[in-house]
Amino acid sequence: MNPAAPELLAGLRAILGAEGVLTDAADCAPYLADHRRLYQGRALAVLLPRSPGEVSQLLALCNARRVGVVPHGGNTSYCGGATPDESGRQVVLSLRRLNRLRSVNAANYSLTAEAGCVLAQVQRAADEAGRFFPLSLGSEGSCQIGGNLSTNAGGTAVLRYGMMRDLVLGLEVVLADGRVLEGLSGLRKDNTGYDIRSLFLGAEGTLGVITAANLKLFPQLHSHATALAAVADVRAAVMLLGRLRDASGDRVSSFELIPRIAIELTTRHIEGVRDPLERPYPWYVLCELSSSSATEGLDAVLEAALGAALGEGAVLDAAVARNERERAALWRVRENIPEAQRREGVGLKHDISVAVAALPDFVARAAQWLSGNVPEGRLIAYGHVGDGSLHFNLSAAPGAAPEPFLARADAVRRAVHDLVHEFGGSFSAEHGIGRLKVGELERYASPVELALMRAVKRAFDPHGIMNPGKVLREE
Ligand code: 2HG
Ligand code: ZN
Repeated sequence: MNPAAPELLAGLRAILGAEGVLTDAADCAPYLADHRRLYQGRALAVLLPRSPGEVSQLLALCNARRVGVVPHGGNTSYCGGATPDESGRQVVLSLRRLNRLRSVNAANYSLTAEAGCVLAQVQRAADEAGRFFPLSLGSEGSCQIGGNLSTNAGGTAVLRYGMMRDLVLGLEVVLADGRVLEGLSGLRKDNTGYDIRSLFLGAEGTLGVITAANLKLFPQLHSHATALAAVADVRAAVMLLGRLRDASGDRVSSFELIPRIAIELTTRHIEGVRDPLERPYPWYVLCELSSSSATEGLDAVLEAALGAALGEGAVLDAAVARNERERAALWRVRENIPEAQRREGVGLKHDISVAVAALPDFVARAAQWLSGNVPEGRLIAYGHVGDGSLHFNLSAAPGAAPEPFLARADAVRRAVHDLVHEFGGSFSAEHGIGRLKVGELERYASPVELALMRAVKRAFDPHGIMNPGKVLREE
C-alpha cells in the first residue's frame, strides 16, 4: 500500500463517515471489474458520498494529494470507462447514494435528478407527473443518469428525441479541485458566453463529476404503431425510413435494423422469442411510430405505408403489432440481440456511425472485406439505422474455434474503423471511449481536435486526477 494511504483514508473517513469508505476486498469487488469483464482493476477505496458537498470535499482532498478518482455509475460501460487501473492507487467514486429525485416541474417539462438515479426511476417519475422522459436503453434498469450524461448515451429513441446531450437543460458539476459549478436553472434559452456545461456531456468523468442534472421532459405518448418489416437489403431499409417519415408527419420514433442472423440467434437463445414472419428474409426493420395524441390513427398510417411499399416490392413482408403484447414481442427480439450474441459465444464489437444515406455502401464494402478476410466470423450488424449508427459486431462462425477468430480482432477493428473513417463516420457512435478506445481516438481524431481536447483537460483538471487514462492517455 502507498505509505500515504492510511492518512488519506482517515481524511476520507472524516468526510464520508466510516460506512462511506469501502476497503474490504469483497465490498470493493463489484466496483473493480467492468460489465464486459475486459478489465480487472484495483483501488485504494470505494467512496460512497451522499451529497454534492461530500463530493466537493473528497475531490478537494484527492486533488491536493494527487490521487486519481474514477467516477462510477451503474457499471454498464462497454469501454471500461468506470473501472480503475491495476495500480491500486486510485479511488472509485460511486454516485449510487446520490440518488434523490430533487424535483419534477410538469409545467416546465423538466425534472432535476441526482447522478445516481437509475434511468428507469427517472422514466417512472416523469410518467407519474404525466410527462415522458425519452432516453431508452437496454440497461435502463441499472444504468444511472450520471453515466448516461457522462457518456452522452443514445439508445432506441434518438431518431425523434436526440442523444442524452439533447435532453439536458442544466447540470451541477463538482470540479477536480472541489469547486461546484451550479447550473440547474433549467433555462431553455441562455446565450451567455461559452457553453461550458456541454463539455461535461460525453467527457466520461475526465473533467469533473456531474452530481445532478435538470432534464427535459416531453408529452406522454398515447399511441404507438409498431411493425417488423422484411427488406432485401440495407438500401431498402434506408429508403423505407424516408417513406415512413414522410407518410406519418414525421412520427417515426424508432427505426432499428435487424439482420436474419439476429432472428436466428434470438429465437435460439432467448426464451419465448419466435420468428414474427413465416419465411426467412435477409434483413428486417423494427419501426415504430408514436404520438402524444390517442386519435391519430397511426396503425392505419403504418399499414398504408407498408402496404404501398409491399406493392412495389420495396418491403417483402411485414408483421404489424395488433396489441401491446405483440408490440412487446417485437421489441423483445431487438432488445435481446446483444444477450443472444453473448450466449452464442465469443464476439467482436464495433460501435460505428456514418451518414444515414451512406450506410448501404458502408455495409456492402465492410461485409465484402469480412467475407474475404475473416472466414471464421459471421457478421451481426444491427441497430439504430435511423441515426446512421450500427453495432457492427461479429460472432465466430458455427464450428469455428474461438482462438483463430479472436486472433483477428485487431485486424478486423483496423479494417472496420479505417473504412468508417474513409466514410467520414465515427468509431464510437454511442458507447464512448473509456479505456478501450483511447488508441483509436489518438489515431482518428485530427491533431487540432486532440490538441483542443488536451487543452480542455489541462484547464479543468491540471493535476490529471479525474478518471486518469480514460478518453485521453496521460501525457
Ligand atoms: C444496443 O443497441 C446496445 O443493443 C448494445 O447499444 C450493442 O452489444 C452491443 O454491441
Ligand atoms: Zn445501441
